[in-house]
Amino acid sequence: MSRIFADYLEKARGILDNNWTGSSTKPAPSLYPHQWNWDTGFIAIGRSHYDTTRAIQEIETLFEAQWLNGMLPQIVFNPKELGHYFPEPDFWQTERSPHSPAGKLTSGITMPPIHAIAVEKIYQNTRQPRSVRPFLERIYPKLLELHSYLYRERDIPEEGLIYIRHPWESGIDNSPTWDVALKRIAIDKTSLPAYTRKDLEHGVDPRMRPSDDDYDRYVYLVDLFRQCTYDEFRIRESCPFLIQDPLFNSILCRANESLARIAEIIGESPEVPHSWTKKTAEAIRKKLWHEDHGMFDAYDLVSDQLIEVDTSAGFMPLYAGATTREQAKRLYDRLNSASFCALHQGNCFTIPNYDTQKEGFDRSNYWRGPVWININWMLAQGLRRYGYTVKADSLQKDLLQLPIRFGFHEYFDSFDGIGYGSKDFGWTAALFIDLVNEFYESEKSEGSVTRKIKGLFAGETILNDGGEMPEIDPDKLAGELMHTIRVLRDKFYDTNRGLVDYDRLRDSSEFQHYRILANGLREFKPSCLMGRKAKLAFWTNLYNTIVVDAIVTLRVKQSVREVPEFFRKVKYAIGSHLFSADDIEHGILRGNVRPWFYPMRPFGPRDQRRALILTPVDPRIHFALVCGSRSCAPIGYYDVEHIYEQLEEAAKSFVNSSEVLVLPEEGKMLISEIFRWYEKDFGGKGGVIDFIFDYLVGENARHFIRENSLNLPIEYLHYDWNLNR
Ligand code: 2M8
Repeated sequence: MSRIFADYLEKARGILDNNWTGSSTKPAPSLYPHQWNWDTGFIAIGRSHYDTTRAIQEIETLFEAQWLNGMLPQIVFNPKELGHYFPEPDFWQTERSPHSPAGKLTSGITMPPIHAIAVEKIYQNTRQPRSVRPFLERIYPKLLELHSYLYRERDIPEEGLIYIRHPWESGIDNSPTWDVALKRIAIDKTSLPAYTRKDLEHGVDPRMRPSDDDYDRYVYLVDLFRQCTYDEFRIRESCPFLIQDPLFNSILCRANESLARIAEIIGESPEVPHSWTKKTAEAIRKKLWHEDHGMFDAYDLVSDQLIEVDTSAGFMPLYAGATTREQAKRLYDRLNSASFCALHQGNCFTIPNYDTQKEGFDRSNYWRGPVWININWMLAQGLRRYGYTVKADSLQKDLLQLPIRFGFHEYFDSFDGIGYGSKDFGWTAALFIDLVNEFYESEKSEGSVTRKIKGLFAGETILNDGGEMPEIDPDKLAGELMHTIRVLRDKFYDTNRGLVDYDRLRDSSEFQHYRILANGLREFKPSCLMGRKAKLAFWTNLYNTIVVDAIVTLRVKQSVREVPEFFRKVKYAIGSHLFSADDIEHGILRGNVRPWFYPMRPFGPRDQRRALILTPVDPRIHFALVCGSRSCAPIGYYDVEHIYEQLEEAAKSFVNSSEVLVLPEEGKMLISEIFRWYEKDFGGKGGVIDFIFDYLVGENARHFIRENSLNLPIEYLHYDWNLNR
C-alpha cells in the first residue's frame, strides 16, 4: 500500500478513537456529542476492517435503545454530554410514548436503516467469522423488528414504500426536496415552543447550516409528535410532512438484501426479507420514477405528487439495484453531466448533493450542494452494480482525495473541495478506511488463490495449437481477425465501463469463430502488415484478445495472477514463431526492451521476431493494452484509421481517472504503477510528469504540477489485479 494511504488510514482510525465514548462513536468531537443512528452504521463499517469488537459494540449500543415497537431512534443521548445540542431529551419528551425504552434517552424519530448492511460487513470482514455468529444471532431479531416496524407503521397502503415524517429522518436535513412541504407549515411564533439552536455555537458558519426558518419547522414537527404522544396513527392524521423518500427506501431495500443473507448464515428463513426487497424495489421503480424528469423523486403523500427536485437522492435506487436497465442508463447520463460533475470536467468534485445548474444550488451549504462521503460511498457501489465502473471510480477517487487533501471533514465544497462543517467527522474517516481496505489492499486475497493454482500450470500454453483452420485466404486473415475482434467488442465488451462479459463470450458462436481464425494465425506472416498505424492497431488488438482468450480458456476466476507467469507463458503461434502477451507488449510494441520484472529482452540478438519491432515507442499504448485487470485501461477496439485519436482518448481517460491523484495540499502526487514500470517509455520521471501535465484537466492540479515539476514527490498506487469481469 502507498505510504500516504497507510498514513491516512492511521489518521482515520485516530479520529474514530478520539470520538469513541466508551460504548459507541459520536459523529464528531463537539457538534454532535451523542450517538446517531445511521452514522453508527457507517462507522461500524469502517471499524469492521480492524476492530470487530468495537464495530459490534457500536451496533449493540444503538440497538439497546431500540423502541418497544421496533423503531430505532435517530439519536441516543449520552447523559454525560447533555447541554450542548438541541433538541435534547427535555425537548423530545419521549417518555410520553409507551414505546420508548426505559432507562434510555432518545429522540422520537428514526433514520435510514443502514444497519443490516453494516452487520453483514462486520461478518464479512472479520478474520474469525465463527466468533461473530453469536452477534448475528443476537442482532438479527432486532434488525427484523426494525424493518417490521417500518413496514407496519410507515407503509399504510402496504405498497412497499416507507414514509418519513421529519427531514431529520432522511439524514439529508435541509435538502431542497423538503422545501415545498416545509413551506406548507405556517409558523405561528406565539404558539411555537421556545428554543435555542445549539448547532451554531461550535464555530460553524451559519451559512453552511440549515436556516432559522428550517429550524422553526423542525421544531414544529417535534412538538406535533410529542403532542401526539408519538402515536403513529395520530401523527399520520395530522402531520403536514409525510414523504416517501428514494434515499430512505433504497437503503431499506438494500438492507433487506443483507438481512436475507444474515438470515441464511444463522439458519433462519430469508423469505420475509426477500419479499420486502422485491416489493420495495418494485414500488421504487414504479411509483418514485418520474419519466419526464428521468430521475427518481420523493413522493409527497400530503399533496399526492412526486416532488421534482434534482438531488443525489434521486440516484440512490442504483444502490438498491432497484432500477431497470433503461432507468439506470438515464440516471447515469444525468449523473455524468455538468449538473453533478461529469467525468473529466476538471473543475468540480463528484457528486454534489444538488444539481449545480439549479437556482438554489449552494456549494457550501450542508445538504444543498456540497459533496458528502457517505453518498459517494453508496452511489459508487450503485454504479458498480450496473457496471458503470468508470464513473464509480471517479466517485471513489473523490472519496479518497477529498479527505487526504482537505481533511476528514463533514462535507466538502463541490468546486474547490474545501472541507466544511465539523472536522474529524466519523463517517468520512470510516468510509475512507473501508474504501482503502476494499480497493487498495486487495492483494491480500489474491495470494491464496495464486498458491492453489501454482504448480498446476507451470509450462507454456499455446492457445491456437491445433483445431479447425479457417477457410480464408491468408492475405485476408488479418482483416477478418480484426473484424471479429470488433464484433466481440461490440457484443461482449463494455468499453464505457471497462468490462468484459467472459461467461457469455465463452459460449458464443462469435468467440468460436474467433478461435478458428486465431488458428489461422499459424500460417500468417506478420511482415505483410503495411504501415505503422496498421501494425499498431493489429498488435494492440491482438494483445487485448490473447488476454481475453486466455482468461476464458484457462477459466480464470478472480485474477490473472491465478496463472503464474500468465503474460509470458500463454502464447499464440503466429507464422513460424510463438508470441506471448509479453512478447507482443515488450518485444514489438515497446521496442524490445527488458521488462522491469525480467532479466532479459524478449527477443535475443538472433531472434527473427526482431524484424517486427515497432519504434519509436508510443507511450500511449500503455492505456490501450488491457491486462484483464481492474487497474488497467478499459478494453476497446483500435482501428487502423483512427488509432492515433483513440490512443489520445485512452491516455486522457487514464490520466483523469483515480489512477492519478494530484494532492497539492500534501505536496505530492499519487500515480499508477504503470508510470513506474514504464517510466523509460515516457522519457524518464520528467517525461512522466510532462505526460500527465499534458493530459490532466483541472487548473488547480495543473498549476501544482507546473510549479513543482522539477522536484515533485511521487508515490505509486497499488495495482489492482482483480479481473475486469
Ligand atoms: C445531521 O443531522 C443532525 C440531525 O439529525 C443535525 O443537523 O443536528 C445530518 O447530516 C445527519 O445525516 C447526520 O446523521 C447527523 C450527525 O452526523 O447530522
